[in-house]
Amino acid sequence: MVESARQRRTLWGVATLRTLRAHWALAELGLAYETRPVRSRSGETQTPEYLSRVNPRGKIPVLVEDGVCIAESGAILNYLADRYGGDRGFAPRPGTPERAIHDQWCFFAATELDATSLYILRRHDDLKEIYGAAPVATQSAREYYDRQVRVVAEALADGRPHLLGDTMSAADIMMTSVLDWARSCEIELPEPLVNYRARHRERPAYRTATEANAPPSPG
Ligand SMILES: N[C@@H](CCC(=O)N[C@@H](CS)C(=O)NCC(=O)O)C(=O)O
Repeated sequence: MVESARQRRTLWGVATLRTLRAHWALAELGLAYETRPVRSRSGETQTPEYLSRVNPRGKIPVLVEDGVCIAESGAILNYLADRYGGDRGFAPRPGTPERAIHDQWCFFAATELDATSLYILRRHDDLKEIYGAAPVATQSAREYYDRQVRVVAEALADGRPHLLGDTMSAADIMMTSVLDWARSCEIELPEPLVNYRARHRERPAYRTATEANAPPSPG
């Protein structure tokens, strides 16, 4: 069972916080897979073969299962949760109010905290040689992140261990990754988020995924 699963499940992408999300979900669910250690900005995501066979958008991570290529880290997590989460409740059942709240946190992390805030910082500060410097935009992105992340701190203020309460879900992977990313940009987090982040980083699956996401660099 594990061997056949290994043959048909491949994750493309390592070494970024977005690829970590997919490695972490696979580790939480105990799923066997092969890793293709493709890195961002290495040229490997832009080859004709990658663009035609894996992801025409030229991005990682991509999960390939049963010949289907699934891009977008949030979509990969929700797919894995629905297909393999079972009774464990890695995402609540689709069509329930609980699932709507779960998806709300996933989209919030992916759009407001990742794409609208942290990715602006990354592109127009760290990678300004490629994307151009934009100091006003990056300052405003920092302020926006601070404002938006406060809502997450408020949601955790009742002492719940995870976003949905007692059960860890895919939404916690999305959220922890954007907190990790913020800390790598030296953004201070409110106290409930410091504890929340530490709790999730202590999970064995987080550690397994961190190792899988950091294979030795080629050459
Ligand atoms: N919204 C996408 C973003 C994917 C993305 O931008 N990935 C970056 C690395 S974190 C990438 O593949 N860049 C292409 C490259 O630099 O070659 C997701 O969450 O999966």
